[in-house]
Amino acid sequence: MKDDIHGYIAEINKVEVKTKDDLELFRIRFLGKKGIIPALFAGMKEIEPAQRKDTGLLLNALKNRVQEKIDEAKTILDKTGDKGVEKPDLTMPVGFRETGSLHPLTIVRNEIVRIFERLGFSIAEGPEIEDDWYNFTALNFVPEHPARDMQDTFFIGRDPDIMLRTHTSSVQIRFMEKTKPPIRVILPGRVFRNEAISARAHCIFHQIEGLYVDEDVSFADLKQTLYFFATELFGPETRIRFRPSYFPFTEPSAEMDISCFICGGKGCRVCKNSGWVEILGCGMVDPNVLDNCNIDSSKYTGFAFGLGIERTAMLKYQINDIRLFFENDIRFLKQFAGEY
Ligand code: 2NL
Repeated sequence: MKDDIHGYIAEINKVEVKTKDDLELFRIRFLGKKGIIPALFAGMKEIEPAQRKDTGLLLNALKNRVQEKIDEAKTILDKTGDKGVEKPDLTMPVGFRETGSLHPLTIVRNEIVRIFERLGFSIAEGPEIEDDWYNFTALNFVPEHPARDMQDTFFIGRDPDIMLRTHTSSVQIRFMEKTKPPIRVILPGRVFRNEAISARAHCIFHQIEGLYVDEDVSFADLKQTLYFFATELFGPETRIRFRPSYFPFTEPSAEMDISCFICGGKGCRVCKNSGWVEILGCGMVDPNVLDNCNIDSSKYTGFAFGLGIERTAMLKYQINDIRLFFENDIRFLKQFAGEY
């Protein structure tokens, strides 16, 4: 009988009671009226007296083990229901979570900001809703300038004095009003123009402008600063050229091209076979603008520039439709994962 009892104990240690049905079957098998334990107790009569004490102790141990097993399984099943005592499979793969990525506009903005930070520029931001002074008048726009038209500018309500800024230059005016030269600052931000949306144009887009004001700042300083910028962003082989242009707030004004970073200047689709791509507008800050900010234009000069972040990102990544930046299609965005 002792061997039988040892056998049952071994069995109990191995068997898994996974469901309430399993538990009931287990209970009946051992403790039921015709179960193993009552049968073993009944069999005690036949055990020789010399063996009876040991066998009885062992049989009681078996009975306790059975009860213990039942209590154990019951506690777990009460908590988990019929999902039972199944252990988690630690070899299963964990749930896969996609990591996010920076938006391509953020990547390009950060890259540009970092280049100018290394030259000692600081960053400033300002409000998206502006009044006429900061968005136009202080920037030397004449009262009848076409940009002031409803066709180009989003006004807020009926008030012709309040509008969504059309460029980040308004932030430069705010900066110059409260900071005296030397000024080295770059200004990234979202701007708004009342334009029809197409592959090339959007009514919301992003700009970075830069401003450098001090004594004796010259066009040569502008050229060397922007040359450094172009080689940092597009590679050391990059050449630059300037074409005359016009902005109300700079005099003289220019547009800067870079040698095509795809074909190196030989001519390709990106540069439309010209070998050059336009990258930014710039110029020497008009003395009127300095005076409007109470900076003495007989003592100080400055240069400024502005570039569109969408345009730059489209060139850099060869994206042919500006609307992709605003649709948040995950198939577009995930191509920039891993960039910073
Ligand atoms: C462009 C051209 C430009 C500026 C922005 C500026 C600001 C102040 C004074 C003078 Cl407060 N200039 N900004 C100057 C030249 C060009 O942007 O094509 N942007 C997308």
